Amino acid sequence: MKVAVVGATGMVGEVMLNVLRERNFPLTELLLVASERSVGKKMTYNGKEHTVIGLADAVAAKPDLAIFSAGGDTSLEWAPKFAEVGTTVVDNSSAWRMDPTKKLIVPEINASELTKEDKIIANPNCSTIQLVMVLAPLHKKYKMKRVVVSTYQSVSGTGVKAVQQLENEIAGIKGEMAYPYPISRNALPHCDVFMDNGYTKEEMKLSREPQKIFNDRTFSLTATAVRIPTAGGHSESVNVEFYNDADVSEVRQILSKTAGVVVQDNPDTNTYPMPVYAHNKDDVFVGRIRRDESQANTLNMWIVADNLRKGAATNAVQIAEYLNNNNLL
Ligand code: A2P
Ligand code: 11C
Repeated sequence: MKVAVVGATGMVGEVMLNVLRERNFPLTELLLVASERSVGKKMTYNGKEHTVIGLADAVAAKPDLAIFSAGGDTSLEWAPKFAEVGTTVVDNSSAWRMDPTKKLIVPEINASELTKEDKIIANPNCSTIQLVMVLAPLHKKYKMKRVVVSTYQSVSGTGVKAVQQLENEIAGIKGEMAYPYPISRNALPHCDVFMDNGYTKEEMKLSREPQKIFNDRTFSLTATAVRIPTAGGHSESVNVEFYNDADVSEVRQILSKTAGVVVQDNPDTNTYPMPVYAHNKDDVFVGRIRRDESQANTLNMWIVADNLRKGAATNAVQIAEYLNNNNLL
């Protein structure tokens, strides 16, 4: 299989290449694609040197699969050009997620919707993926009514410039700012841009993507997204109201048996998910599961995952694996 990684020189691109290699993805040819700035640059994959190419050359090579993580504008312009030459695109940007003609996939939940006709497939937002991985089995069992989520998102979600800002601030070096304020020793209730309704774009992604993934608009969701000075790993405080009573020990049991979800929940031993432990892992971690004592049929929980892994690269590669294993490419 001829595979193009678009955005190969970026933060998610790097993790994408690690995940492809770790999972022994059956590629026979790899095209590393980035902006004109990087064309000609040498990169190594699996001990073999590759030269970075531009998008036009990559389309001309007609890969079977292109995994994109090069920003929304690049996806909007180039994904259709790949699709036209028969390439299946798995896109990690927000460009196509809410397009009704495109599918928004978390393989453990809705990969069965995919067909050979899907030429541009959207990967959800990182904070959405970890949320729905935990909510999916609970929604199935108890039926969700309303979800209130507050996120604690790492600087790696913003990109290289933000990671650099945090490192500079910790080292006491003055440098370029990715955020309008210092991020070290701070918390910014501001992820992505503000919208006309007073929410940020990140909050709106969290509110809308789960309904599309579950193909269900019978529940509602509201979000506050906060940037905190962690290097990697997003955390979420989640309050979820169901139509039916959810017993906490049964919930733990259901989640323990959910593929891709790991329960870390024991107050006696201070066991709960944290970003430092989720780092470099593909699973989604959940803990602090407890009844909301202020309201019937309602639970609180804490969900953590590596936003560059299951939140981006791993989920995209899992989609590609599903397509390949089911002869959909
Ligand atoms: P480049 O390194 O040449 O700028 P990050 O999110 O870490 O900033 O990474 C973004 C990725 O998307 C990089 O690989 C970057 O390439 C790539 N990229 C950005 N803009 C374009 C573009 N216009 N065409 C192709 N690739 C792009
Ligand atoms: C963040 N969720 O942490 C973002 C990063 O829509 O894919 C990914 C943005 C996106 O800020």
